[in-house]
Amino acid sequence: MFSKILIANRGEIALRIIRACREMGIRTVAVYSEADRNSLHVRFADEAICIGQPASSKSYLNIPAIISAAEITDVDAIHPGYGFLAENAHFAEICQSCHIAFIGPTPENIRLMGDKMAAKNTVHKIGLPLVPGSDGVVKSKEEALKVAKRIGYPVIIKAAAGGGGKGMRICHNDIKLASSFMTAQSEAEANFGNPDVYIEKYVEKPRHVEFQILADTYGHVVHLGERDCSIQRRHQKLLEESPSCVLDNKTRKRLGELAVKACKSVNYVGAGTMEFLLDKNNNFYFMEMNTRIQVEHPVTEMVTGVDLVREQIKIAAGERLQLKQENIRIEGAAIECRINAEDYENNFMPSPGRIELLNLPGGPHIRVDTHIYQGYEVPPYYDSLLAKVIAYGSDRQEAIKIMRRALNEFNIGPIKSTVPFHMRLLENSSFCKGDVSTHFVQEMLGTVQEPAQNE
Ligand code: MV4
Repeated sequence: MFSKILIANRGEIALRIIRACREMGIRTVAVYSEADRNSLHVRFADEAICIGQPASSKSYLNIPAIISAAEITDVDAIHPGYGFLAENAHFAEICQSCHIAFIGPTPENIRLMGDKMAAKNTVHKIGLPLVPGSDGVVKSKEEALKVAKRIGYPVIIKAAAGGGGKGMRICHNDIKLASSFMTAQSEAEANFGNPDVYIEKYVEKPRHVEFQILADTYGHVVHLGERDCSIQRRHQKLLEESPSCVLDNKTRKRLGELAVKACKSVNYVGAGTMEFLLDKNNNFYFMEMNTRIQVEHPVTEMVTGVDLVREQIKIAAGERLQLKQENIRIEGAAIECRINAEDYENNFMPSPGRIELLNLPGGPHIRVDTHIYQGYEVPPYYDSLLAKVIAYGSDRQEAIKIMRRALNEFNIGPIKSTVPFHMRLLENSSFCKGDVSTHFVQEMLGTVQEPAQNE
């Protein structure tokens, strides 16, 4: 096992990883930007090194600074968390060449799944269902119109190097498609350095359901059920739950087995998430695979009892998965609310600043993952996630009740947070019935979906 790990991240996920390390008897090194000197991850780690200026590009994305910190502190491994360098194949390769274990999939895994079309082709061969669409890159407007004629409108143009909702365009007719196509190509080139785009039938008001996977270096792969992440706004998830209330055991087993088979076929290693869209008739379509630990991983931990970060570390250290598929049981229901420093009554405007007052919820069946404390100053440079509140109940209705109780205990000021949004959501009758889609938040708020933020 590793004796020392560097955590190349900040905020709640850095703390989450430090906690796993502590329990495993592994020493930790935090890295931090000049804006994060007073962050809890700096205080909780055994050592801490400043890696640069506040801007992410100067610190948490600064590969030479992070590798230098790893060399100086003589760590065995680097955990990238989520975001920043987590899905950077080049960074994973550099770690390898410096004889530092990258706690995540192989560079080949990351590269394959980062190419959204290659990922689709690969999993399709294994039998995963895909939404109708172009067979690979669409090179011209004429070809795009032909594809649309075959699959019918509405269609969606996606960047091959995009993902997570970035670089997508919905078209309802030939005229829109013809006028959007070249723009989509040049946007793809500008945003991702690759002009390749592909076309799919647009699934209207789908649900977003994703499967959690764990794979060791010996080809043993298991799934840990699914999360429903339909409650989102501008491609930022706001609430996630496990299990999804629209999946029966039979479908869960079938899709889970397909997801496992797909991971085996690409020699996948580590934790991963296979994302699906679910249409109104409960048809599943594979969308993409994320090769990192996800923000919403705690809901899976709550219903399975598996510590996903600990498993990631064990896998990277070359240990065999002890988990067997037949021993993984989904029990009860878990819901996570993301508490962001955003003013929901003001179009979710960022609300950074000093936290003067703070009361975090607690009590039975509540988990709070957060790096904030009274007196902490929320810097304006990074994502606005302040805390994740996770409620566990015997079923979804119980989890909802427990979450309402917990959010009532959540007091923060004077900065604004998404707590009031979640309180309103948890009182919404459609939400409580589980009658939601990826358009639910905009419908509830009576707004139109704005284009994805290209972070
Ligand atoms: C789609 C789709 C509908 N049809 N693809 C967004 C994230 C990325 N992983 C895949 N995404 C979508 N792909 C087809 N063929 C709907 C989404 C989607 C979405 C689209 C518009 C506005 C909000 C959305 C939220 C989740 C998923």
